[in-house]
Amino acid sequence: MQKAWWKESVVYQVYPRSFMDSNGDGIGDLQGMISKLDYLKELGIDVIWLSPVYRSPNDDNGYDISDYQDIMDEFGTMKDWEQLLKEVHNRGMKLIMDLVVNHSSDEHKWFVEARSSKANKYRDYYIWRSGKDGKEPNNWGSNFGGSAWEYDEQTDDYFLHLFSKKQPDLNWENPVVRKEIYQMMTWWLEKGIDGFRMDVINFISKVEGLPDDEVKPGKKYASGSKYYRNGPKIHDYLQEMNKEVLSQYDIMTVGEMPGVTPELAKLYTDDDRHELNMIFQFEHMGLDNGANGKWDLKELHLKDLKANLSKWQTELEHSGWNSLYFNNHDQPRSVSRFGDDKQYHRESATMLATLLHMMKGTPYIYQGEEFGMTNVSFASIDDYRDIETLNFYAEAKEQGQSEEQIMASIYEKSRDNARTPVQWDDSDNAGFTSGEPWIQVNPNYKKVNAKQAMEDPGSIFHFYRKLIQLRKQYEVVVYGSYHLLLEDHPEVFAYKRTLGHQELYVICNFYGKPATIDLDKVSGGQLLISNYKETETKELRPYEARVYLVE
Ligand code: TEU
Ligand code: CA
Repeated sequence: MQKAWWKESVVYQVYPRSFMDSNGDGIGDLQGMISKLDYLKELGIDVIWLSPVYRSPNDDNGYDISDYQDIMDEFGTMKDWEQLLKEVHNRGMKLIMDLVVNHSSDEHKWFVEARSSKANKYRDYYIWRSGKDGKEPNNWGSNFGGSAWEYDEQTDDYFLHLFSKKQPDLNWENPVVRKEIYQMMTWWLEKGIDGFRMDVINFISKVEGLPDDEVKPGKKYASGSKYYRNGPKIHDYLQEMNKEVLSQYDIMTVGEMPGVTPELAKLYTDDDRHELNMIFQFEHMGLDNGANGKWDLKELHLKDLKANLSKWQTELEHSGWNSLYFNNHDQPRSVSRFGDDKQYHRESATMLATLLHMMKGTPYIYQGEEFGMTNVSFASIDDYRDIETLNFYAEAKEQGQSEEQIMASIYEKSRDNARTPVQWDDSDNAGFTSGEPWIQVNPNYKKVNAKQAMEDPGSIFHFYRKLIQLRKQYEVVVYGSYHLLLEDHPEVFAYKRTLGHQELYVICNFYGKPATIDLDKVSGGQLLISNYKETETKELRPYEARVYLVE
């Protein structure tokens, strides 16, 4: 296995709108972020992944970009951004930017031109089709609900949008589009950034003819995803992008890829294929989805999580590289989702962190995760901001679901769970803003906040610091091979990492009741970290996590 700095790094994701507001308008911004860089340094992370800060009408909080080479007014100016990059580098950290090029905003000048006439030279930058029998060109649904097509009166055609109708899909078949994108990427790289996180990058190649998909019973639209995920030209495009742009720089790349298997992941991330360094897979994020998708609630079964994560660990053992995550701006908070955010808040948050950070791959921490931020339950749908959540609410209402049932799904799965402001301290609005926050602060901020966590040596924050340090200290954490232990144990997730003569044993009680295991194997080993203060017991206590080194 080839060594690389991005394999040895820990990445921290900043969702700038919710991170830190410097000027009291209630919206996080670049100066706010700069004021918190020392905090990130203290945590010990290596790389910051910055969610979009480009010019955007914010239909999807910056994932709808109207100018790829400018900064959103609410966040500051290009000068602020340049200062940010400099200050990140001054502290020995790196900065990777979000690259959102499956689609742009409908307010991007390319789309404004494109929709103005069929003859316009930008027309072919997007995916236009005429209607079929007075209806949409095909039966695909958008990922945010409704049809994936929007009718445009002016030119009497439909355009494709796999996300909101303000996010028209770019036409990657057009070589001019690809060239524009590569130029834009190079422009950012020349400014000195350290890589890209690529939004739904495995959606960019669509199957020719855009065929109809099967409509499932009770649904209005088909998924269509088998015709646009991992499409026929995806590897050509990524290899071209690598050759033209990525290979010219010492950077890291991570592709967000819903609907990938380990087989595909190897194709995307094998060093010798020259595509990407790693990807975000989604399989483990779907284990608590019912048959009808994310809003259809189902409990996570530990055996499914073990089987899934172990499969990824093992399959990518010799080729490719894993990204490790339980949280991001699209997912509910893992301590609420897989742990216990009440009685065992600290124990379960640290257990989940141990489980993830000791695996093989590059770990990602999402803002607030490092001190245990939780899901939120706002009283009314009016308190929610996320387009996916609002569209789901409207659709579910229309279908006659009860308010109670709809809100129950939203409380568990809404993306806004991850988007409430970072809770810095116990002052008004959790120290995020002196004004009115764009989305309400989680009311638990008096207890759950960064200040309190930093002051308490036994906190989740200090546990994360220690996990990050262990990665720096022991090569086995980065490069050791993975073996699942106690495969059939119903409550304990345990595995071993091996490198040379070193063995690392990671033992996690996944539930809030005691569990027994045979600890013989680790006797004589050194306890590197544990989330209980008292001495080692025979029994694992609720959500107990331990890591032993055996040499
Ligand atoms: O997410 C892609 C994606 O698959 C999610 O939209 C996912 O379907 C949903 O969040 C599950 O609930 C990326 C970005 O991370 C997301 O924030 C954007 O909204 C989306 O692309 C469109 O750019
Ligand atoms: Ca602000």
